[in-house]
Amino acid sequence: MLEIKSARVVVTCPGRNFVTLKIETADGPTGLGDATLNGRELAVASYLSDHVIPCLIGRDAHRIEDIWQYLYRGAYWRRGPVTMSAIAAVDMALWDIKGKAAGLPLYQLLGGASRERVMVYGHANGTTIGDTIDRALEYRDQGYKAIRLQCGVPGLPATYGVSKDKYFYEPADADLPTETVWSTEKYLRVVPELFAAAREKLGWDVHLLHDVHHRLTPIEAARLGKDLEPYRPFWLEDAVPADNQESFRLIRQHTTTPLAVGEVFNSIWDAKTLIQEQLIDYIRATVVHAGGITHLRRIAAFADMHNVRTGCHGATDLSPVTMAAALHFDLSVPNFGIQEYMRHTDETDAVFPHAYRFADGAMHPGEAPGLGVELDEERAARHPYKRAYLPVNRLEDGTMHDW
Ligand code: GCO
Ligand code: MG
Repeated sequence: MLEIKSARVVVTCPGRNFVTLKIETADGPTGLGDATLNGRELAVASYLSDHVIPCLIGRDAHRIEDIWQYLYRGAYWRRGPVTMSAIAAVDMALWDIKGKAAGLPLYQLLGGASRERVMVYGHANGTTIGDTIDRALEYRDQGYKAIRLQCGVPGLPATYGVSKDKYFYEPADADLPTETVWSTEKYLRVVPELFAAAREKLGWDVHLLHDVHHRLTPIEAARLGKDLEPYRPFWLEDAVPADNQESFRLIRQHTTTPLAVGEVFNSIWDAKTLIQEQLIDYIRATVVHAGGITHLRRIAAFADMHNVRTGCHGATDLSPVTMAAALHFDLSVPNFGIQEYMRHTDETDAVFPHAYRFADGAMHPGEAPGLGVELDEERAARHPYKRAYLPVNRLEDGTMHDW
């Protein structure tokens, strides 16, 4: 028995907001869990402090599965990003504790390493096709084997995925949502041109990826998938919103471009049809928003039975605690595909010192016991919460659209 003595939530904003759960055991190790839900941070902080933490005190930290079931089934109100991020934070912290108690890095408890390193993809973006390719060349020189390409859309003032800063991308940029403008027609013209230019300049020895960010209809996505086929993308991400999983049947009927989806999923039920019918190739669910390591492993096992590989979300709004958890998971699962890697700023890394590292286009979680991430609470306290929203998106005639 490793008794949970106390738990608390730390909210900090070293350049962007992060919510972290810290669980302390009586005479044992402490554990960290990420609970960050971009733009809705305080809802999860409250869910944890007001509703979850009181139920944790006195429980055995070793009983990870039982506590997961207790919080999932016991709430009666199931699923949803707030609930599942809160459960994820508890789950991560408990795995961290178990690893530290065993003196082993988490991946060893998950069955050990299934590979030497975890391939990651970097983000090349620019206002023009030329700028995007220049950035991609820099990533290739830094050793990246896989690069996501996003470029500005001629005729639109700003586009998802194109940052103001060269290496850091932070879409939650204002204390009320920024309004952006969208045209599917303009977008569908530029992406195939981007990929044609990329293959010409970068050659064929690098994986190229693209994120549609849930903005197309199935038939539009099918068109884009077909147009990109000659350039052999690694994946086309979030081509349509997956609220209706059956949408992917239509896309699948038309194109052999590999499909990835699921960064907003929080449960295996969000992906059941997609996986079972082999409508996708990569599942993007990740530790923090999909119920922690315990639930993500269940999703991965189900996906493995259907030839679907993992491609965990890894944007900057997922804290270094999630990044570490994802890397332990990635190193251990048999059906790993790729891991997204968007560097955190130095300020963030200073608040969350960590054992994971990048080299030659790949990452490794390191050998520190547990997750291998610390929280410098003194530094964290110097960066108070700052309200920040993701943008919203409208068509040129003012109609609300998906951002
Ligand atoms: C990605 C994502 C992010 C999201 C962000 C929202 O593929 O990395 O689409 O850029 O927009 O995580 O909070
Ligand atoms: Mg995405």
